Amino acid sequence: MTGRVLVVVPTYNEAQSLPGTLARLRAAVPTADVLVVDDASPDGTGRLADEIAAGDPAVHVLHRAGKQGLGRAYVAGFGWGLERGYDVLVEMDADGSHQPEDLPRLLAALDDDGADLVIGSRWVPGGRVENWPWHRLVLSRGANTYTRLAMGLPVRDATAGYRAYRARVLARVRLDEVQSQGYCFQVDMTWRALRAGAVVREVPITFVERAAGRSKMSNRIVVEALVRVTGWGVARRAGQAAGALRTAMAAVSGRRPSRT
Ligand SMILES: Nc1nc2c(ncn2[C@@H]2O[C@H](COP(=O)(O)OP(=O)(O)OP(=O)(O)O)[C@@H](O)[C@H]2O)c(=O)[nH]1
Ligand SMILES: [Mg+2]
Repeated sequence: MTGRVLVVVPTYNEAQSLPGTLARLRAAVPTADVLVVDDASPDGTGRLADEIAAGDPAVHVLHRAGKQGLGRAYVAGFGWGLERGYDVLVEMDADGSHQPEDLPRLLAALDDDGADLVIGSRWVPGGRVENWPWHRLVLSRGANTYTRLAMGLPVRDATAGYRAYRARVLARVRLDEVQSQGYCFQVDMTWRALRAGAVVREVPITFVERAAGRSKMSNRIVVEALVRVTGWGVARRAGQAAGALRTAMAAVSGRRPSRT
């Protein structure tokens, strides 16, 4: 049983996209509650969300004082949901890139595959991206290949932002320690979930480039991801090298390797 589901939708200047996304979401999975996490969008998205929430008890809004990044918005939204006892927490963009109609398949994979984290993946067979220029495709594929090689993550689309977590996994992750902001937040959370013992599954989705509003993707977000993933990869390799060295030393001295 999937249990109570909360879909967390972070927004910054999504007034054009949010109403359509919420209407589709409520139709696709009527039993799921929704939490819009708005960072005081100058275009009035927060006010719009309040109006929608006033007419629909399943929709909630968390207002934050200013733009603090996607990662902080999700951490706040997850905290809100965990406090209220939701069993599943979903990440979904407001901009129409994540099709609400795909959500039943993500939720079903939590049950059918016994997964703790289901990622809506562009880069597994059946996954697709619509209307992306070639440089975005290259960036996303390159970032995922690099991440997989550097960090050894057994995931094809670690930067994907359409996902469903079982609350028990998020409860085991120290969310207050997560500093990552953009794409890197998704990689960071994948890694933390795996370390917390999560079973991770990917299901194919069609990702559609936003039709309205502006992307918050920036060079800064790409550089953040590159720097952090490289750092994690180096730390992992250093840990492997130290382990290998300990084993070799122990073999030379005829002792069993210590685990410190
Ligand atoms: N609350 C909050 N939401 C944000 C922030 N930055 C981005 N978002 C939202 O997070 C979702 C994803 O952001 P996008 O701008 O679409 O970024 P992206 O999906 O990485 O980039 P594109 O693929 O170009 O659309 C959207 O719903 C944004 O409104 C932020 O600082 N605070
Ligand atoms: Mg987007």
